[in-house]
Amino acid sequence: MTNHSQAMTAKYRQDYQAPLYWIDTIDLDFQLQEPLTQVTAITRIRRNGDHNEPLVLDGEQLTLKSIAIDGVPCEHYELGEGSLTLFNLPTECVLTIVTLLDPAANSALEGLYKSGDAYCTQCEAEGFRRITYYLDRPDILARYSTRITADKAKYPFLLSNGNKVDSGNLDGGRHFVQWQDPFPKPSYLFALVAGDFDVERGSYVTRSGRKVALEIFVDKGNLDRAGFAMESLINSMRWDEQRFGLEYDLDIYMIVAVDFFNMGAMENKGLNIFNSKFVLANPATATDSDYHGIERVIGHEYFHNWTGNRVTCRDWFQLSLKEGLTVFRDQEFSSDFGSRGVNRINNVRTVRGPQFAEDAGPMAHPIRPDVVIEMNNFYTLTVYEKGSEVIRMMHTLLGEEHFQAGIRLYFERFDGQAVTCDDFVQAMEDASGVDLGRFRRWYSQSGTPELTVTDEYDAASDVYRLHVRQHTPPTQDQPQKLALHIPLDIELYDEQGAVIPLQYQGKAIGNVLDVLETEQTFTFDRVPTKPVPSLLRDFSAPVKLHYDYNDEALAFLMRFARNEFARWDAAQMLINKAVIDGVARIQQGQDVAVSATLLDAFVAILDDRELDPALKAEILALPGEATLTELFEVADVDAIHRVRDEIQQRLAQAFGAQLAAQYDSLKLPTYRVVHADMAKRALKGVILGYLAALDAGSADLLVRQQYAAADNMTDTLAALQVANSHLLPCRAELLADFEGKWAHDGLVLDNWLRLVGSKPAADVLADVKLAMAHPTFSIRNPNRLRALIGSFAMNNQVQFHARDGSGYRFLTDLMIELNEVNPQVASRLITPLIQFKRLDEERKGLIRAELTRLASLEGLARDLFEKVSKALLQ
Ligand code: B3K
Ligand code: ZN
Repeated sequence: MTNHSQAMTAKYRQDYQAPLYWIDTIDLDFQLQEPLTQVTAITRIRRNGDHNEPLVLDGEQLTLKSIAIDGVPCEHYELGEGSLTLFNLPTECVLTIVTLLDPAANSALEGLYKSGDAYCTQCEAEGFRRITYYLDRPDILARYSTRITADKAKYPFLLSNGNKVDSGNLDGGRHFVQWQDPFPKPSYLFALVAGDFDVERGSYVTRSGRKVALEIFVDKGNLDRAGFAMESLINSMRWDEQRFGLEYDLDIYMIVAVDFFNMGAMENKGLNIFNSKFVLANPATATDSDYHGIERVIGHEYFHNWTGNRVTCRDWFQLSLKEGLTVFRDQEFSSDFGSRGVNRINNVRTVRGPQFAEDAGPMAHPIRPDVVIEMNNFYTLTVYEKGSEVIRMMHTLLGEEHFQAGIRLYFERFDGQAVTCDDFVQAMEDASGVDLGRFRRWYSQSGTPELTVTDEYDAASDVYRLHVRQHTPPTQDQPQKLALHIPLDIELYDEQGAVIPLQYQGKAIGNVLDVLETEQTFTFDRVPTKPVPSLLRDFSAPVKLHYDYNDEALAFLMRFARNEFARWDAAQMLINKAVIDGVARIQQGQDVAVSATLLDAFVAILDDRELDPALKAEILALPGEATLTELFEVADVDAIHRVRDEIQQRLAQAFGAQLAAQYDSLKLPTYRVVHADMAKRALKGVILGYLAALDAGSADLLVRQQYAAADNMTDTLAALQVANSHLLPCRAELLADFEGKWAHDGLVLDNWLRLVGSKPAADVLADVKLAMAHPTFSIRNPNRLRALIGSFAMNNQVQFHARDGSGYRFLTDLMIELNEVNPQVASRLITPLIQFKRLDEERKGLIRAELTRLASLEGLARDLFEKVSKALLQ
């Protein structure tokens, strides 16, 4: 396929038109056999309205065997690039299409493909068209029945959506299973799996008494790693009933874990397919953060059953309708189960780091994009994470009760339909009576708004004023910006740290201020002393806040703010200030200076016996280098790295003997996956890092001891990470030991690959190339690639941006190879090469040269074409 034949044309949201035909039912028959699978699709087609337009079906990478209309073979069709056109159809007819597929050759992992020995599918966004010719768009809702036939010994389990309605043995050692999904659904939710698995079984009785069979399918031998996923599924089902009043609707819920998967997981109706990374866990193989990830993703896919499946998207521009909302729901689930503060902190890290970087880069787009070349490129942090922030802001503006009323109205109106983001907001507005007129701009405007706050205090009248100015800088996709409705959550404190009630002329004012205009002033009276304001509490809007805090005020907020998030946030601002100052000093040839105020404030956090260790760990963990680059117009990656190291060392010195004492006190007798213990392990890991910054010699011994004594993967990896990031003498030995133990377990080995990729030393690229030759590494496996290449390109700033351009050249070469193998994964890994706005001119030049080389590649896939061409416009 050449550059020109793969349609590079953009699609626009405003061009949406209702389909010319409807499809009411589809009966699929899969003959799974080597080498080619035969698919027969029998659909009932109905013309929509009165017209003579042909039916244009989508289809890619298919071999067409036959077409019949109402049983009569059809010869008058046109096969185009990606389409099949049928003319002169009757008002209603039955269409039978037979196609042949080659799943084993499908390394793009879209459509029907093989993951190891099993067959599986991935149809979102537009993968169903790689299975049969179809109206592959989410507003076509059809009833599916699926019959699968395969060799019984090799593929004892044959799975699809809905309920199993028939099965039986056939000649030649083959068997079949017939599935029927009672819920009309879009093609992207279709799924099929065939293979041999171990099955973890459970059950759940819904609030109204429906008994649901729960089945988790894992590779043979992995049953001891499926228990936590089952527990998380049951917790998700119960939580959705309790918090959202939503109940499961089929008699069976299946999850299949596969090793080859482009994303985290997929919410296919009744048959979720998961990246095994988000299913498999036991203490020996999984870290605490792996457990958190499983809980989150199991929840996320389960919650899609209502927000996504029962009510789906009219077109792909509306993706955030289901994704933003479902991310919000999974975040609430994790927060209700674990620490709300810590969850908020981690979600905000993602928005402020990578999402803000996306806004500032060539792929900037609103949460509801207006123009798309390759839909897979829009499963972004903006659509997901910022989309969730937009839902959260509505939750803040409406309150839980009205928000839930809005959700109820949304389902009352739209159950069983494919709808738009506007439909959702309208339901929220109608149910609550809250005016969301200006708020809707969050859906159409891209970029990161900036809030600049100044204040004045009049001691004579006890009046305090906050002046708020909002401004959204232009983005590559959108030069003009409008004022938004920004909920600004604040609190005021007096010198003792007591809360000053918000009021004006005898009326209480709520904590959430409605910022609506470009400039606005908020006035408070009866403010007895000049207050310290806590601003943007809980990150009440996805914006950058500018307020001229001095170090003392931030130290004060770290101590007195009533909200866990605000304490962490004050600590971040204090560090950010020190980094900005430190980089300037280094650039002027001076030493980094860290204020006593900062050091004291952090010592107080370490010493605080009341503070939840999980929050302590979050406060003490310094922001990552990539996030810090967001603080600068032109980011000096080498200086940022040096300053961050320096700050860590100064802090370590200030902590002194406290570190070792606390490290010892955090040791736990046995491993349990409970939040209190996870919190202690997290803090212990952070402290070990400071101990290494304080004295590499004695830390080397500690790290070796922790590694040797660990009875769980969290402690093991914490030791390895410290050895790696501080290049301790034990590094090579421990990494080799780990690799030796886990060489055959891809998921666990990914940890090793991440360590290799993030080694902070000039020879890292040689190590990366060596690791690519490891027998367990495969360029066809997205997890391996993300672990090794992702950590090098995104988590090793200094080395990836090496001045000789070697990092850029390496990644570009890999993109050229991956363009053939798996363009979707390539398109995710290319991010650090397209977000170069904040680099110096010399590095920009090197990157542009590599991107130009990539752009001229014969047969460049749509995914990469879209990003590379936009990046070169910068
Ligand atoms: N909906 C899927 C993502 C599909 C990705 C397509 N490239 C997973 C999720 O968000 O739940
Ligand atoms: Zn999702």
